[in-house]
Amino acid sequence: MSAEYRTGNPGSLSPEQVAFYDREGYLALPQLLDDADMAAVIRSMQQKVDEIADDLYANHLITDKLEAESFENRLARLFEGKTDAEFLKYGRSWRDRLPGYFDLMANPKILDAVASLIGGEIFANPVYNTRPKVPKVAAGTVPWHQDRSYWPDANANPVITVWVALVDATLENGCLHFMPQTHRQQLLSHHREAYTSTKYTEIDPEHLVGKERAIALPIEKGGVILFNDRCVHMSTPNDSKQVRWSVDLRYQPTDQDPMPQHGVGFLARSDQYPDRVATLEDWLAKRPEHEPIAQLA
Ligand SMILES: O=C(O)CCC(=O)C(=O)O
Repeated sequence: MSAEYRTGNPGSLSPEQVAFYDREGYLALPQLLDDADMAAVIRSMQQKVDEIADDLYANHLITDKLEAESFENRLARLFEGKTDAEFLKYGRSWRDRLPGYFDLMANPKILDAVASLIGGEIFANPVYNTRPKVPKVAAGTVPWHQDRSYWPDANANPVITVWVALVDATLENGCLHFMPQTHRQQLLSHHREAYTSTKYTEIDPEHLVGKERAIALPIEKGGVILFNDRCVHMSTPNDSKQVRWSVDLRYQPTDQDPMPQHGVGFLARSDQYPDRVATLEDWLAKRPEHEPIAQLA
């Protein structure tokens, strides 16, 4: 790992932060992003909420689209009294190809932090999710799992998740919880959970023995949590009245499996080939020449 460590960028991690990440499997970066960094992605989410409100209205499930409501409140109010199935119709997490997502995935503060862990050739993995954790909707609760359980056959290592809080993530609204140091294990046996309709992966019960050592990681809006795809984590239900908005992005070195079965990722940063780094237009068009350099060789 130290051979890949990149310093010298404005947002480079300190050696202590890299050591913490390597040891614990996760790292919190409070206040990494400011309102300007998050404005475009929030706009894209609001666009999606507009579309959902239009659909609910067209299907006579609401009589008011609540256009004046805030980002934190509107989706919660639109789904007040609705069933899990009515929410899950729109997906438990969203992966739309909207400009705001690219803006966030290409954010230099995020890429500087990731470069500290994997070096300056960075591929943005196709797996990214917007998580509107809506109060009282089952899809909000995510069971204990390793992200790697979603791509058990992929030859990609390391894959780093960058989880971004777009509102304060608290104990009440369902922040992330981690089992520290579990990233040192291989992929644990797991199954698709069957008590909600979400089909989230969940580690088998015998792996929950270390659960007492788990830590909760509340973080304020703009904070980011990096974690290894073998680090066991979960999130609790949203018991507040507002939406816990977050987005989870993933990055890996460019010479790894680009996981095309999950979608089309893009070359997010390249110290060696900066002219090949994807633009918004490349990403929107899913241009393959901006996939990892290894694919071009
Ligand atoms: O946002 C959440 O509640 C869960 C996120 C998660 O499990 C992930 O990003 O892997």
